[in-house]
Amino acid sequence: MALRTAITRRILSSSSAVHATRSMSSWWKNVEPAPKDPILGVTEAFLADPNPDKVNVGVGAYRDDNGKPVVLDCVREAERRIAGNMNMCFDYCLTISNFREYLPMGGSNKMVEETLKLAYGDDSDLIKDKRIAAVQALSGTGACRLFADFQKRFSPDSQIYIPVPTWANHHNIWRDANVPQRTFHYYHPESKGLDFASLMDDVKNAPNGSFFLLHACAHNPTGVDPTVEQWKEISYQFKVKGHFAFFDMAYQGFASGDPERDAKSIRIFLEDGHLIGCSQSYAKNMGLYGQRVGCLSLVCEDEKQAVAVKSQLQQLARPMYSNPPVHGALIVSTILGDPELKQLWLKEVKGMADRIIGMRSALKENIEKLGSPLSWEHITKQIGMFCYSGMTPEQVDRLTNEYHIYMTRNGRISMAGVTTGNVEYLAKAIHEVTKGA
Ligand code: PLA
Repeated sequence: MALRTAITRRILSSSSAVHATRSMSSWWKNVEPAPKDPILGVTEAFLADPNPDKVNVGVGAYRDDNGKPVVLDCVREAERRIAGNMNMCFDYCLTISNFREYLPMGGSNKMVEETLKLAYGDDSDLIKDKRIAAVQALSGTGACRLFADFQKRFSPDSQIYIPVPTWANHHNIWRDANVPQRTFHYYHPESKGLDFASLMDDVKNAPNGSFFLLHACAHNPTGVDPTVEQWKEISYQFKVKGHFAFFDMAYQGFASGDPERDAKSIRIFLEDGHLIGCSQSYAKNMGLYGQRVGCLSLVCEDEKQAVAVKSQLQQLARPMYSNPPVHGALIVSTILGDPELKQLWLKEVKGMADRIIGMRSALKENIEKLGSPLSWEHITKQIGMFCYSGMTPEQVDRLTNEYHIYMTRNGRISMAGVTTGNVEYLAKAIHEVTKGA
């Protein structure tokens, strides 16, 4: 009896082993390689190129004039204070003894408080009246995604209107949140400026109460922003139509050099009484790319609604990543909570924006000096981190294959990667691939 049981068990276990091997080998057999990311894939190709003269103007990552990544002085000082436990912690959870513990699901209250001031203004009544539901997010991408999931959950039949063109990942974010996408006109290829008339038509023709994604400043990839007057008209028309504006503000300070000025679009909407949503990121303006620190905020009718909305945002976060990382939040709250460090940060943001503006002029002048028959006015007219050059994918391919210059195939140049050392080379290569066009 015992023998029979043992044999049966052996047969069973060996046949289930065969079965297990078979099913294991078939689990992922239908998985095809994913297409390369149009932006981060460029970095991968750049890193794989052994050529010493290679230039990376793909991803929007700020470099100093020697082409080196930058850690801001205000960040270094904040990290010194954090390491020495000297940081000014106002958060109940960020006390000196426990700051490596979990943050709450909504992140650091102090970081969120300071971040809201940047978007909504130091003296914002909305902040005073506690009408803003806000949580720390995994940088700008995480904030957009959290909002997209929130939109799906609480307005399940809604769609999102996205500008043409936009940051490529916007499409992925709302797609993965299962929110249907529509587009609205934004860029005018001939003038290389804003297609304001078509934009306004699309706003008017969208069903009342539609959701729109707007870039608060330094539009990516075009570098084209509406003027203050145009923002006022857009806001007015949104009011008439009862549309919802979701602002992606990934470059506050990078457009004009002044974070306050760059928040103008948002302030115009607030003056008109819109209940907006906003994604903020410290990747670019504090150079905290890999720290993944940002914020999602939604303006509510009153404090009660804000409490409810925040609790739902936290509930969305809990099964995804539970709570956001602490170190970046500490850096931000240490800098913005200290008037001296905040001043230093403002100076450094301006320094980064000014270097980019300087490189715009240098690139334009260098291409013109070579006798290019084309107009390059748009290089200096556009604003923020990117120049939407107007080059075709084939011209970009030539830049990469013949000159080892890496950029996205939509013709976007990250001006933050242009330096006095490479601007001449870049101009020459651009001239060579465009002169016959
Ligand atoms: N929103 C916009 C408009 C962006 O351009 C970016 C980053 C983000 C959000 C997200 O930034 P974050 O999650 O790092 O805060 N765009 C970059 C990088 C700089 C990228 O593609 O991820 C770009 O090169 O376009």
